[in-house]
Amino acid sequence: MGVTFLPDADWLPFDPSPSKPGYVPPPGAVDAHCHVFGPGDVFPYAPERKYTPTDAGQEQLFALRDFLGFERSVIVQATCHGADNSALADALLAAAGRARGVATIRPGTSRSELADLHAAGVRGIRFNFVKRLVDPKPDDYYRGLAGRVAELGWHIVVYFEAADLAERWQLFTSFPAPVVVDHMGRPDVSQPVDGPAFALFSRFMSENENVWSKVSCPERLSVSGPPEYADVVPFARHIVETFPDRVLWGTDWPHPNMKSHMPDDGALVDVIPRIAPTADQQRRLLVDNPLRLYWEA
Ligand code: 0GY
Repeated sequence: MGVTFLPDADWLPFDPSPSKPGYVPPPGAVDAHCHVFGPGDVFPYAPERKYTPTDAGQEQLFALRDFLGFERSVIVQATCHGADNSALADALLAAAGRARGVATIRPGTSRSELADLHAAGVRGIRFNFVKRLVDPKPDDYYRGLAGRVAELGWHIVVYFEAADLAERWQLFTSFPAPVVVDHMGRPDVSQPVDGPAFALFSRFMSENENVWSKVSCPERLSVSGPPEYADVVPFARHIVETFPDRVLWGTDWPHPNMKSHMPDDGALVDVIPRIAPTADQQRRLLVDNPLRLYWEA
């Protein structure tokens, strides 16, 4: 056994018994944004991490997937594991084809490490610009890594705060691969959906046909709160209606760094038909789009 990690004192653990959602996802549905954390004594958390979570391992993730009615998962490397993708790769291999991954790499990552990650099921890398999670780097750092993975047919996931979009516009529009934005670029949902800030995000997607968005994480963005997350719905619905072939949805389990509340995963699934009201939109969001990006690429 390795080192025992104590979670942060104010850490909110995931809900161990979420409700069964009323909404039933279509056959083949993909949870396209979730994480595994440790367990820390097997897969130690990174020394440079900005938080220490409670363990949330692959068995719990797969049990939740089945309980909520999903068939596949896209597991995203979280910053608490730094660029050591071992917990991610182990989960992907255990999922036996039912999971794909998004890794974190550094300039020192070798070609053979990239080949091993590809064999495990990794199809993208994530660049995180959220300052409470990482220390962001100059643009050239990201350009170098993006060029390396584009050759493999992988894509780039970007996680940023709304204010970063204008500042990093040149960078975000220069990647030679599909770009997937986490959580709609974290809009301020107290602003109007047709206001200037969210219009910039819509413009980013309409002018750049390689840009996709996850319409996930109402629990992080909402001011009005659970279980309806009514203030986030119009933002996600606008993106689903405008860009139906470039949207993804995920639970974000186990919901790292939530402070206001821990969401009920069943209630999050019940938001789906409110942001994607038609069966056609739901099939694209949950099945066609993630399969195209992660399984057919
Ligand atoms: C998310 C959101 C968060 C954390 C991370 O990699 C991470 O540590 O992504 C957050 O704290 O907002 O998508 O899981």
